[in-house]
Order: sequence, then structure tokens, then C-alpha cells
Amino acid sequence: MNALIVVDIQNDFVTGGALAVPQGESIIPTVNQLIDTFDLVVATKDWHPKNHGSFVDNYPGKKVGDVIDLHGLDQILWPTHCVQHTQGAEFVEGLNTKGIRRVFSKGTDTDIDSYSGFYDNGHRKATGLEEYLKDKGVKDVYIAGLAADYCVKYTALDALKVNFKTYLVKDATKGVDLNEGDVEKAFKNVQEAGGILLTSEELVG
Ligand code: VGL
Ligand code: ZN
Repeated sequence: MNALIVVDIQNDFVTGGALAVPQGESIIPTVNQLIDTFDLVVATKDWHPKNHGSFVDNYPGKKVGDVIDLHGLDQILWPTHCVQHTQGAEFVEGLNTKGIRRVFSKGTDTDIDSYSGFYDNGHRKATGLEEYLKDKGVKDVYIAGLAADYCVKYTALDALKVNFKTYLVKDATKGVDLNEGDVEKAFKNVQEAGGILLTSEELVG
């Protein structure tokens, strides 16, 4: 059984959003094609409380991209984004949400961030995604969405860690690229960890 995991296609991660990924919205037609191709599609949502520990606004004098120690883990500071129940946290209009069977929230704990859709950055708490997929007999996962160099990358790395055969759909993701080359590096990291890079064409035909 295969599943498609659609990562964080939320208003704050596309043009006009608080943490806009350059051209983030451009992947939506491709992601919708993928959604039509898979029998099982799940999605993640970045879903932060408004005082989340990754938000730069909580640290006077700090700027976006600075790294702090958040309860023992390195934490990049981000603009306030994807606050629970706000418009910025909603799926982008045009995404085929009807094709999505279940949504898993992450980043809900103020004290720890969660780039991966499976586990928080300290690998302490599960979102339920692993159990859900394994209960359904899923062996292979295909990953698409935003952002390539953060949540997509870490979702893929965690998928590999918990023994899914893991595919990353290169043209169905876009990155923040805080530092030039971050997206290419992310692809390489996933590949080196055992992930398979492919294009939507190879799936949709
Ligand atoms: C993300 C930074 C902070 C992502 C989420 O979805 O890639 N990036 N929170
Ligand atoms: Zn976030």
C-alpha cells in the first residue's frame, strides 16, 4: 500500500503569507494531480499556539534566522506563522482538500518545534501519522509540499527512520532557501539517508 503525504500547504507558506516560500503556490496543480493518483492521501498542518517558542516576536532583539537554544535544542527563529485557527494556518485555496483522508497537526507544543510530520524535533512525541499509516498497511510513502528544506526534508528523514520506503517528489515541493543551496542539500540528505528522488511525471505518467 502506498500513501501520499502532503506537507504544510498552508496560506502562511505561500505568496502573501507570514513565512512565504518563494513560488510555494506553484506546486499546487502538481500536488492536485498526485492527490488524484493515490488511493490514500494524508496531509500535515503546521499548527502553532500563538506564543510558540519558534516565533521571533517572543525574543526582543533577535531576528528571523537567528538560532537560539529552546529547551536544549537548536531552534531557528521564524516569523509568527500558522497560528492555530487563523487564516494563515488554513490550507491554500485551490488545494484539493477533498482528496485528503486525514490531517495531522504538528508544532502544537509551545516548547518544541516539529518540522517532521511524524515526530517533534526532539523525537519525543508522535503526531499519530506513523501509527495511522502502519495500521493501513502502508509500506511506501511519497512526500510533497512545503517547505523542501524544512518540513518536507524532516518528514522524509523520519519516514526513513521508521522504515517506510520513502520517495520525495522533487517538482512537488519548493524551499525557503534561507541559505542558497539549501533545497539541493535537502534532496541530497534525503537521498543519502535512503530516500528516492523522483518527479511527478514518473508517477502521473
Ligand atoms: C516550516 C519553518 C517553520 C515548514 C514550518 O513547513 O517547512 N518551516 N515551520
Ligand atoms: Zn512552523
